[in-house]
Amino acid sequence: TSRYNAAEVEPRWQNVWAERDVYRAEDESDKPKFYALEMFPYPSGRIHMGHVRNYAMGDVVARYKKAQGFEVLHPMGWDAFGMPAENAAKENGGHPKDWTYGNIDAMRAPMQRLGFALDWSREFATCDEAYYKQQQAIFLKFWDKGLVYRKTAKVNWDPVDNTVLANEQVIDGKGWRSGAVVEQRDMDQWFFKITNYAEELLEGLDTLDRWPEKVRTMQANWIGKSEGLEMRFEFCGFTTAIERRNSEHLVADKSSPEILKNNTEVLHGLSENCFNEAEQGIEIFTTRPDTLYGASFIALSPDHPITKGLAKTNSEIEAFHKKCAQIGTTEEAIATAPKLGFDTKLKVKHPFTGEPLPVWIANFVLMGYGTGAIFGCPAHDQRDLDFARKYDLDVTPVVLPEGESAESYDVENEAYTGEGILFNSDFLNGLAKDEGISAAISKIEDMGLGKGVTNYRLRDWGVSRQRYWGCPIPVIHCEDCGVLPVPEKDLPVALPYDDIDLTIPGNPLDRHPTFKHVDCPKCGKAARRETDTLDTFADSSWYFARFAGGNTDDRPFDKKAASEWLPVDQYVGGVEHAVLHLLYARFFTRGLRDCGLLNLPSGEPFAGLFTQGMVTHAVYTDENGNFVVPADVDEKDGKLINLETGKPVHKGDVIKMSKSKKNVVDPDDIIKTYGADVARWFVLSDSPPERDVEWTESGVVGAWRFSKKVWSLVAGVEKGDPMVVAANASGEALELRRFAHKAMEKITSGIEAFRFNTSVAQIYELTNALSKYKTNDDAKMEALGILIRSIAPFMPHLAEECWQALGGDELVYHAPWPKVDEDMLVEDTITLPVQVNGKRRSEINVPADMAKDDIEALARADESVVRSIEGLTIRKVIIVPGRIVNIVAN
Ligand code: ANZ
Ligand code: ZN
Repeated sequence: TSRYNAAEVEPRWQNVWAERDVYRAEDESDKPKFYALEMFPYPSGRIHMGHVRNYAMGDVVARYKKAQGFEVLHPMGWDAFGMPAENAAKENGGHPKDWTYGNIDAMRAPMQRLGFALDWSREFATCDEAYYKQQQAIFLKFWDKGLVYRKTAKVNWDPVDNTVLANEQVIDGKGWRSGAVVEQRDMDQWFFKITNYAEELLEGLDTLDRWPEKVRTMQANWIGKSEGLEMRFEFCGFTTAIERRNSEHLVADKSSPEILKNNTEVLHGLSENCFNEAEQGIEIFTTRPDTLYGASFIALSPDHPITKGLAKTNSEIEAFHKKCAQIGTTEEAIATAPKLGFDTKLKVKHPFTGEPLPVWIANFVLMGYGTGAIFGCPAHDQRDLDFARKYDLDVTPVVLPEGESAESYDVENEAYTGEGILFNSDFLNGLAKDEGISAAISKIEDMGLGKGVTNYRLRDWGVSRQRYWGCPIPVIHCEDCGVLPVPEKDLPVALPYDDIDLTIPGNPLDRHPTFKHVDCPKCGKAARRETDTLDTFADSSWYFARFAGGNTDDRPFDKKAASEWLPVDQYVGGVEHAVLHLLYARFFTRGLRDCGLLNLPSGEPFAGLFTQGMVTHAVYTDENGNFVVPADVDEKDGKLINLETGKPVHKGDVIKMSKSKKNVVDPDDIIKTYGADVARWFVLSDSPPERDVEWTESGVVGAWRFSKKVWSLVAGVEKGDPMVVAANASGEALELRRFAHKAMEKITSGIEAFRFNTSVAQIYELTNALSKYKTNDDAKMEALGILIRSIAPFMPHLAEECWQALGGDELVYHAPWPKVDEDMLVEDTITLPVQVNGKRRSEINVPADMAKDDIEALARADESVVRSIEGLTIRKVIIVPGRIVNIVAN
């Protein structure tokens, strides 16, 4: 038999596929549609094993669905805007555009060498003018629809990269790329109004039953719905106006004359605007109004308007504010920072008791959430408790855990946040938590001090970036006419290529000699073009619709085609995108729907989602602690050495492949040595797809041997019809048929359930069974036909070569998925134990569906049974079908 030579076979089939254009998806097909998609790659310059695993999984699904009779869309493109291109240009002096397109070209070839069933006719990069032109059109449509707005906002400013960072890009208070300490700045920013859809985005999660539970939970937490109460705490001495309106609920102010005097002095020292606001009291948001009787202080955010007003005349507050600003704006940073507080000496009145409560400024209160002010209940909130212990404030428990007694219950250093019965709480006493919440809300509403509200943690999406390599925001600022959209006929606002100097800090578009200068589209006077570009997450929020709806130039995508393909039936990608990318895409599809661009009533872009594990590898180091690439490591006399230097090498942890640890294996090297099929097979075979898979040389060699074994099986038989059904098989041939169909059933259910490793295990079994079967008959041909078709989604080149060798007509890609013969799944014979008077005397082999009478006759005729009932008379024969035969004789 001839040797299998992947290096020759693989490109040959790739050419056939390309020439026949077999992977092109037809919009107009009558077949049911299936859209398979993997998160498109960032063109960093090279393909890594993570890509191979990600795309191999999507490819299994795409090929399998095709064989099942679906019209499959499986496209590929490039998520091409972003900082790395600018950084590379800065370091190497090139141009971000050249770098990006160069990388795309460098990556397309190895990607094609992997033999994925991709419709390359739909390829694009998000940095293509044609693409971002349509993104600008979408931006303007969203603006018309009220989904885009501009406001001043506090931003994380990276003073080294000179750019605004998203919260996620701030790690431990430092910029993720520059490592510089992040500052806070106020800037005019563009926002997408994702909060319009907060409730819908949350409710939609319940319909996504083919998404991992953990991803849905993460999204739900990010949206962070909470029901609570917004209410005012009035300053002592400043309550009359309100009390007159609600005199029946008047609660007497129990504060002292000193308090009233101080409140009056401080508040009257505020500027007029600020005083007018403060006079209304402090508006807080709480999810636990049941704990109001446990309130021991009020805390304002350092950025609260009242704090700011106070800071104008009080330099200590000003200094305190500065100190808080150094922590950064991320919630995580704020949550983990030590509690800092400042006592304003102002006092507000408790709404139920009339007792004065101190007003503090506290660093753990965020301005961006709720109202930027809280009441602190230390006994039942850990942050409040930490704060109270530090500043010696009262701790009054009001929720009694089950089994505790009201007299002895106390809270030390751990707040009690669980369920319980309210006590120390006057009219709320005896109520459970939820009853208490409702009762407190009703009371506050009656008093005219507030109302029940729903709050979402979700913030609007700030999309302004002061960077060059992104989609320009299509807006013009005119001194007379204000902020105007760029007229549609003038789109795209193209990125200038020349005069881009990235070695100077700041936004290159802002200092570009011509980009900014534009005439006002309304009055014609000199105006200023917006120089912010869009967050690159916008680019990846609708690319799947563009793939589906074609490369149209007059609209973002063809509505009919996109609406028919969407939602994506199976999306595959990294769990690192569980929150932002997926949430932004879910927002975009809703916006596109509501702008009439897409017919997608559910608004959900991805019906099925799978998040795959990573590819890991051991880290190798030499004696000096330098990392050594695996390709340079060899084993000699049982010891690891560096091939280059001959020196010993130490094997360390097995971790995610990463350039910095040099524990990477280049897919292209593997393709050259073993072939693409082997690389694909290996990343799918060893672990469940959601887990990490460890790349090992021995594992790859095993996969390679397996591919050879399959080929030798096929090469040993004469050409025939691999679609044959050996209907009349008997004996060993029938056994083989049964084995093949049983394996097939498990292979199929493995693919359906995204458990490719179990499918692989079954393919191994079937291969073993086939190599033991020496007769070249129809049963063997049928089993081989099944084997090759089930291998095809995993190792498509080998499968094509084998299919041809077996005599299959057309490509295996066009062959239908093997149909399981249900008859082959039933066990044909079963073994029944036979007891005589409760003692096991024999066993009989019978067809599984044999009638009771026939079984009885067989049992009675059995030699050992006959011997053991000699001289006795059979009184009764009890048959438990499928289990046992019992003979009673005496
Ligand atoms: C009083 C209280 C008592 C609270 C108690 C909790 C427990 P979620 O569920 O995440 O919405 N809070 C409100 N606004 C805040 C802000 N801007 N910065 C920091 N904390 C804020 O959280 C709502 C709770 O977080 C609110 O309920 C408030 O503290 C706090 F036993 O009010 B609570
Ligand atoms: Zn104008």
